[in-house]
Amino acid sequence: MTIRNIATQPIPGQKPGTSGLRKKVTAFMQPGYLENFVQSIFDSLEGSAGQTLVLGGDGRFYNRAAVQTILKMAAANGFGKVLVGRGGLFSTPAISCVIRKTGAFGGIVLSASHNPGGADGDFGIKYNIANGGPAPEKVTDAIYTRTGTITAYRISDAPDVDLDAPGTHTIENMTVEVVDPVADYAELMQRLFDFDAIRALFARGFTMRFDAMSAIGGPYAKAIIEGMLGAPAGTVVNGEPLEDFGGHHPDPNPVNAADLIGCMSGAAAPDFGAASDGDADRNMIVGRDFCVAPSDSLAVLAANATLAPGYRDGLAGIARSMPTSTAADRVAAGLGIRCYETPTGWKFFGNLLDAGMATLCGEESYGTGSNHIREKDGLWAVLFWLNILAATGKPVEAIVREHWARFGRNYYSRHDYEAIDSAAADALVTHLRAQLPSLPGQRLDDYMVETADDFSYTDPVDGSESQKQGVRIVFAEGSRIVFRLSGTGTEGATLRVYLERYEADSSKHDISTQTALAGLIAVAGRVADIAVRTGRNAPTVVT
Ligand code: G16
Repeated sequence: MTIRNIATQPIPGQKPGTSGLRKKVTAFMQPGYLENFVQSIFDSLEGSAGQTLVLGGDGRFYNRAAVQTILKMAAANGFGKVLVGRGGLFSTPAISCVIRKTGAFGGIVLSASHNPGGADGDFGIKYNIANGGPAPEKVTDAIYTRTGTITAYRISDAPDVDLDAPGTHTIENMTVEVVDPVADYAELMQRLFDFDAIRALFARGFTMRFDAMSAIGGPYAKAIIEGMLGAPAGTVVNGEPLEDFGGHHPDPNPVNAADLIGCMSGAAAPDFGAASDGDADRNMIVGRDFCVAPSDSLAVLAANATLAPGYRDGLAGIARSMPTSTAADRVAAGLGIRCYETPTGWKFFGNLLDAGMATLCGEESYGTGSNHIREKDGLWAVLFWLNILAATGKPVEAIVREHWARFGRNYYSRHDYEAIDSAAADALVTHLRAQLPSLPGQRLDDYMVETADDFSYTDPVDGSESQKQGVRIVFAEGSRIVFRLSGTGTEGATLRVYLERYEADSSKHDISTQTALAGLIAVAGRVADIAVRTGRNAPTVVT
C-alpha cells in the first residue's frame, strides 16, 4: 500500500448549501470532484491525526464507490480509525448518534436527503462535527475557501474494503471497523420511549403503515417497529434501500408519498401512517384521512412531551426555523419556556441544543428532532407519536383537533416553484427586498402589514451572525408570508413561499388549508410578482 499525492485543480461551485454539497451524481463522478471536496474537508480540520471518523450514507447510487474513496483518503490523511456502516450504509440520525456515543472526532454523511437518487439523480456529502451535528457555517465556509485553492489530494492505493464483512480491516495505519448501522440507534430509541406501552398497543391490534420510500429508513423501521415493538411483518413497506429509491421521490410529503396517503383513507385504513425520506431524517405523520402538518407535529410533540420517558422532566426550550409556523411558540408560551427562531438549516439548532437552551426542534420541511442527537430524526418522531398514541389511547386526528382547540390553529402551507431560472429568482428576491421599507403600515387586501424584513439571526450562544435568511411579511393577528430560495436544489432555483394564518376560534378549524390561505396566496403572488417573474401560473408542489 502506498499513499499518493495526486495533483488537482480547484473545481468551481463546490459551495455547501443548506445542508452540505449537493449536486447531480454526474457532477460528483467527474474526475477529482469528490476527492477535491473531501481533501478540502480534511484540510479544514485541526487535530484530526489519529482520530476516529464515522462514515456512511443513504445507499443511493454512487454511495459505495464514494465510501471506498473516502476510506482511502482518510487513511492517507492520518485518521486512526473509521467506523463505517455495513454496506456503506448509515441513516443521517444514526451517524449523529454514533459520533456522540463513540466520542468520534466527526463524521461524513453521504446523502442528498430528500432529493431523487439513481444514476440521473442527486448525490451529496456533508461533514458533521464532534457534537454529531452538521458543521456550522464557519466550518463550511472554510471548506469552501479551501476548494478554491486546492492543488493536490492524498489517497492510498490500497484495495477496496469488503463493506459487507462486519469486523476490522486495515488501510495503511488506519483501522476500518464495519459496524451494524442500526444497533446503537435502536438502543437510544429504547431509552427515550416507552417501548412496553407501544408493544402493548400493537398487541391490542393497533395497525400502522410505515413507508420507507425504498430509502435508508427501511432497515431501522423494520428492526425497531416490526422487530422490537412487535408490529406485524409488512407494517414497514418499501423497506429495502435501493440505489434509485425504486423510482420514489423520497421526500415524505402528501404529494410524493401519495401512495401512503391513499392507503390512509377508507374503511381498511390503518390507525397510523408515517413515512421517512432518503436519509431518514425527515418524517411525515398521517392519521386516518388526516395529514398532520409538520409545524403542528412539532407543537403536538412539545405539548405532550412529558408522556415519553426521555422527556418526562419537561423541556428547556423549543426551537424552530423561521419559516416554520408559530404553533410551537404558542405551546412554549403555555409552558413558560422560550421558543427560538433560527434560519433554515438544522445546523443552526446545534448551539442551542449543546447549551441546553432547547430540547425539541422542528421545521416546516418535515423535520423534527431533539437533544438526543444533533440531526433531525424521522423514526424518532414516529416513535414519539406512537408513544403518545399508546399513552392517550386517542387517534391522531383527535389529538391534533384537541391541540387546536386549546392553542388555536395555525393554517399553514408551502408553495414551491421548482427549477425556475436562477437570474429571475434572484431578481424576484431583489424586488421583494426593495419593497421592505414601504410595506409596514400598508393594507394588502384584508391584511395589515405590521413588519417586513429580511430575516437575520444572531446566535445567542456564540454571537455568530447570518444575514438574508428569508424575506418575511408579518401581518396583524399572526398571519405571515415568507419567501426564500431553497439551498438544497440542484437545478436552477426553487422559490419557496410559506403561508400562515392563525385562527383561534375552534368553530373555524375545519376549512381546507388552501381555502383558509387563499387571501394570503393572492397577496403573495402580487407582492412578489410571481407569475410574471417565474413564468409559472401555479406552484410545482404544494404541501
Ligand atoms: C435540509 C436542512 C433543513 C432544511 C431543508 C430544506 O434538510 O437541514 O434545515 O429545512 O434542507 O432546505 P431548503 O429550503 O434550503 O431547500 P435535508 O433533509 O434536505 O437535509
